[in-house]
Amino acid sequence: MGPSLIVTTDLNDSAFLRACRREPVPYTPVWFMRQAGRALPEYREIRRGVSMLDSCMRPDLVTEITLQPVRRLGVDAAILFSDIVLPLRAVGVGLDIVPGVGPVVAEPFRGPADIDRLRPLEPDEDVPYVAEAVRLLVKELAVPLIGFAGAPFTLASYLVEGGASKTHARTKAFMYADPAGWALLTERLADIALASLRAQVHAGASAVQLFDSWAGALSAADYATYVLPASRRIFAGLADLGVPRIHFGVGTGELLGLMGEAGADVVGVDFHLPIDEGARRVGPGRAVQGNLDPAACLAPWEVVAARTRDVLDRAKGLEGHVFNLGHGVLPETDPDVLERVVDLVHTESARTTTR
Ligand code: 1CP
Repeated sequence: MGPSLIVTTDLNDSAFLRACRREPVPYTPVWFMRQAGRALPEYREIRRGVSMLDSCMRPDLVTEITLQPVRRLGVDAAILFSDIVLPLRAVGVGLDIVPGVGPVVAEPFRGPADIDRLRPLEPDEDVPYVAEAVRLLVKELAVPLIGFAGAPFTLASYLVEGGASKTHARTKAFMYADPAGWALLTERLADIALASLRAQVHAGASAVQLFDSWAGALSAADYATYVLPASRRIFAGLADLGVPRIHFGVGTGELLGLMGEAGADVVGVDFHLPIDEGARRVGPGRAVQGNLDPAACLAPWEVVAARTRDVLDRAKGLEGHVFNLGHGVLPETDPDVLERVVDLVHTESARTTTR
């Protein structure tokens, strides 16, 4: 019987949670960032005529979309279908998610006066549909559910830039020009993320991931000064819940040690570094997650397989490894390739992993 056929009834003993805790695993667990939505035709079908934000507010749709990749791909964890900007909208920030573009903020934050536009998140009143979806999901799922939130720097970037940015220049200018205002802004964003994550765990999520997707725009010194305190506040505020805390960003090769120090149990390594070098930079006492280049999934299968094996080989000696992509699934990815990657990770690692 192949490892993908093993049904784990006690989720706490699942390969994913064991790897996060750096315990021995029967095979390397795998899931994909942005596995919900994006590449699946059944996702495009169910989303037809429903806006992104509206779909996130419907527990029936959230449940179905979250389950789709678990059914089709055989991954070892589910990630809640939602978006990092949803809590910002829920506390009253005017924003939309524009198809093919991403989040667009109607009136971007330009100075200290704007910080008061962020009130605390009250999950029960502001986002009741999130906890409801999580409760529905944990009844259906045979694998752990990962809850998530956007980290303060990445959320601040959307608020200040008004949308996607290549340089994050306005955000950095805000940060350098007004360190006290910036500290207040990131503290409020930290508290919103923390409230959102705690509510997801209370409703049944087994792990959480903090996405600081754009933190790689910062030097290590600036990260330590301007970002680490707020992200640390989130991880510290989750400690009593006892669930694995994953921390991920893109282009963060110089920041991996600090991202671990922020209080993560698992640090995501993007595709810029080999996973063993990423783990060396993260340091002992934390698991790593990653890091097949999502673009590799568009190449012929032999290339995908060789690169998947390379990640597994490099990760062999590591204390805890969760296989993933080095960033999110690209929309043009063939779902069959993702399914084959899952099978390959399971079968290859089952031959060599210690039990
Ligand atoms: O697996 C999943 O897809 C789960 C749901 C999920 C997650 C975890 C979505 C749905 N978004 C996210 C997180 C998210 N959203 C991040 C962090 C992860 C990452 O780095 O990829 C970021 C930066 C966002 C912001 C965002 N939302 C973007 C990126 C824009 C940019 O600045 O480049 C985009 C395109 C969105 C919209 C969005 N979110 C999710 C989906 C399926 C979509 C597309 C919806 C649509 O176009 O209708």
